Amino acid sequence: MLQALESGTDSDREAEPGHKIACLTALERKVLWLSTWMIHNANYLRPNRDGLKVGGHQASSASVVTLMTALYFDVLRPQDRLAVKPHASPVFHAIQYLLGHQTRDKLERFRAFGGAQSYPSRTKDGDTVDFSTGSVGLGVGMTLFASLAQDYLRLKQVVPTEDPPGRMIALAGDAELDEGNIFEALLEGWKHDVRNLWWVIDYNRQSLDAVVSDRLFGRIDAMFEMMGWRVVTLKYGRLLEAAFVQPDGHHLREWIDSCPNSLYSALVYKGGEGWREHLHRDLNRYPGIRAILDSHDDAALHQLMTNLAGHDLQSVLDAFHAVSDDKPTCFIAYTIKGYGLPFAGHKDNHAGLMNRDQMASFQRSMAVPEGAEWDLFAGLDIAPERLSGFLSTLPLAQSGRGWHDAPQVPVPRSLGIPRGTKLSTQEAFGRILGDIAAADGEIADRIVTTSPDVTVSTNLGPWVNRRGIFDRAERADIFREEHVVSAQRWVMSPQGQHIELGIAESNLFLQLAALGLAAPLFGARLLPIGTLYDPFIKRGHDALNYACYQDARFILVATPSGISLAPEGGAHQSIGEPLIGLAQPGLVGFEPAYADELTILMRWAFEEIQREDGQSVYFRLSTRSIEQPRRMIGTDLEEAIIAGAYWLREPGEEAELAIAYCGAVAPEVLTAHLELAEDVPKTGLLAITSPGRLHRDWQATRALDETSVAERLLGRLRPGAALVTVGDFHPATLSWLGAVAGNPIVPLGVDRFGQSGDIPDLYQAYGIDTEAILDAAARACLLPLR
Ligand SMILES: Cc1ncc(C[n+]2csc(CCOP(=O)(O)OP(=O)(O)O)c2C)c(N)n1
Ligand SMILES: [Mg+2]
Repeated sequence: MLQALESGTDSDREAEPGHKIACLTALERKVLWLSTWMIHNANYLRPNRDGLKVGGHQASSASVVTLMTALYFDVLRPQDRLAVKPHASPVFHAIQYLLGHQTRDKLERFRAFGGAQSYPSRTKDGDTVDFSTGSVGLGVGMTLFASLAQDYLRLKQVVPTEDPPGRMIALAGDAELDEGNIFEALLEGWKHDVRNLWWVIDYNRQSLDAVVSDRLFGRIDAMFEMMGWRVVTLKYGRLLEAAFVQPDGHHLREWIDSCPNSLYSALVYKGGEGWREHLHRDLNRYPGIRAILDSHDDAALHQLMTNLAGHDLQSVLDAFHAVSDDKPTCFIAYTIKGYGLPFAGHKDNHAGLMNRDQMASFQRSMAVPEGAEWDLFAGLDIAPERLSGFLSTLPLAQSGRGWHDAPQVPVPRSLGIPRGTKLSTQEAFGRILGDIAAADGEIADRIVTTSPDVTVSTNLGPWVNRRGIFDRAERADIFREEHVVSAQRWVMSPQGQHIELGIAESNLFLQLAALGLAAPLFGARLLPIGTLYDPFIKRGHDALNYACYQDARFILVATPSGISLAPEGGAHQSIGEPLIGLAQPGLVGFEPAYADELTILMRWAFEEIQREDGQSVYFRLSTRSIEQPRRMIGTDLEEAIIAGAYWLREPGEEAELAIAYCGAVAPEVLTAHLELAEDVPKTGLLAITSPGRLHRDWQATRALDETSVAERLLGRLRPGAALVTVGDFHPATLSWLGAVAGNPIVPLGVDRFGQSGDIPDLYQAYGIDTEAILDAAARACLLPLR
């Protein structure tokens, strides 16, 4: 009995006020050790076959150990979602290992094939990653749009609303704030009155190259406050705060406050002696400061002077737990890059790695015995069973949190094809979507559209008129109420299904990324459609790549496009974007010519973006109104349109020539084909709906030694028959077709900036009119046949 009282039972201990902080402190130490060791192991202990530096960021990781310990082991609830600073990936993996969601094997293969990823990756690290990161700034912006996506679902009650909403949290490096997408996102967030958003800034005042400007701090503060955020600054830890209230302590505070970032960093690197020398020189006249210097040896003085709040677990916990409302909050956490490691504070530490000797002495200081480097509890002054007991009670350890599943949204077997003898694909798109809106099916309820200020000009009008604009509040359409005639209704409400964005394509793609991950993140599937002008895809291309990298699913409608947008001129005429549709992993591009093709493809796209192994879909559309074919589309043709190509005019037996085309140039191609009827009567006319689908199929089947769709189609021609390819895009989009079956090829297309004109002038100037096609056919036929 006496014994039990003396040693205490487990539950007694867990109830002790200090138990939690003792466990968290031990975990903080373990996270620092494991993240540092993981990088060391990858660089020094694994065989290196190619001589490349493996890398990993020990300094950037050490900077956020306390912040991430607090978040993952105490603050995060299962519904919260976090974007981790990309180069803190080792810290993230170490935490997942401690939570039981990561294996030692993967940690040992950090940055190796199949191992834990250099930067947290949803697709390669699995369901513990909420948002991939890597391209700085984008993960931060993504959390803002994820918060909007969450509001969209909750306000419509598509997801359960009994539990409080999740907080979307970004742990950002301070230099991430230099990225323009941060500012774009902040402004958009303010417009949408964004909530439940935390950005925790690892304010170590260092970027990759150097120490950042001293004057920055005031700006960051003001910028967030201007956007309606709460700013919480975590500057000094409890040791320093205690010193500041000692006699003359305020002089110490003033000294640090006015210490330039570079000097502070340099002294962090130099350690106790350096601090003593400077403090002695500047503040020795104050007896209180002399007392502080006398009562601290060099090590203690260094510990005191580097006691910033971002490394003070209790201060960090207090700050996080103090926020109980949904106001967006920016935590500016002062930290030291490389905290606790020998290169702490050194301006060149970004890519720095501890050498073997430094590691050996670090290992000794961490009390981790040799051979126990991957041990969960070695070197901690807390009993393993206490710590494992603590870990097992954490909600994140128990649930794994992970991703949600959400049932697929059924897609009707067919969609109505817009009628009309002459139509553009852009107009057809608006009408197809308008009809879906009117039909009121489940698919209509799950479609959400978004556009960066080009809603009307990309033909989303019919959809928006029926489905309204999303806003947290009800807002009337004032023009309508004032009886001002307009074709466009602009009613806003929580029921609205269009998210109107300001002109920032990067935001569009981040919004699509967030909406396109609604199922795994929030448990309800959305079918997002984003519209923009085709040439401005490039403005947001990194964000588009980012969305695809994390396997977000959406439909991108890029319209209008190409020099077919004749009078608009070169600044609006896209050229190379179809190559993005061909080369961008996770996205497949289509450029149909006709409304019936588009209808079939849109239906397919709604399924494709929901398929387990599917992808996002990009439609490049045109405002050029063209004669529509009168035809019934059977199953075979439907499949061919989806597969990427079909013979619009079948080639004759042993044909020597074919013209392959894509999109809005169809009328010129048809005329050329007619004119060729006399000279080369068997000429085939290949309608290509997706260069990307064809190309991928060709690559995939080559690997399997099977026949590709393109080979089968071209197999209808005589071996060595000539090909002319044509489209309102860069000729490389289709020129690869010549390699599929060894056909000599003349690829036509646009490879210079466009300019204003009308279609006849421009098609002639850029060599994609009927004459140019006929010339190319003549040249192609003269090419030596095999
Ligand atoms: C878009 C982009 N540009 C450049 C880089 C290369 N890069 C990686 S980290 C970094 C500096 C980051 O500094 P900060 O965000 O302050 O993080 P810290 O290393 O200080 O923790 C740079 C320039 C990148 N990852 N992404
Ligand atoms: Mg930094």
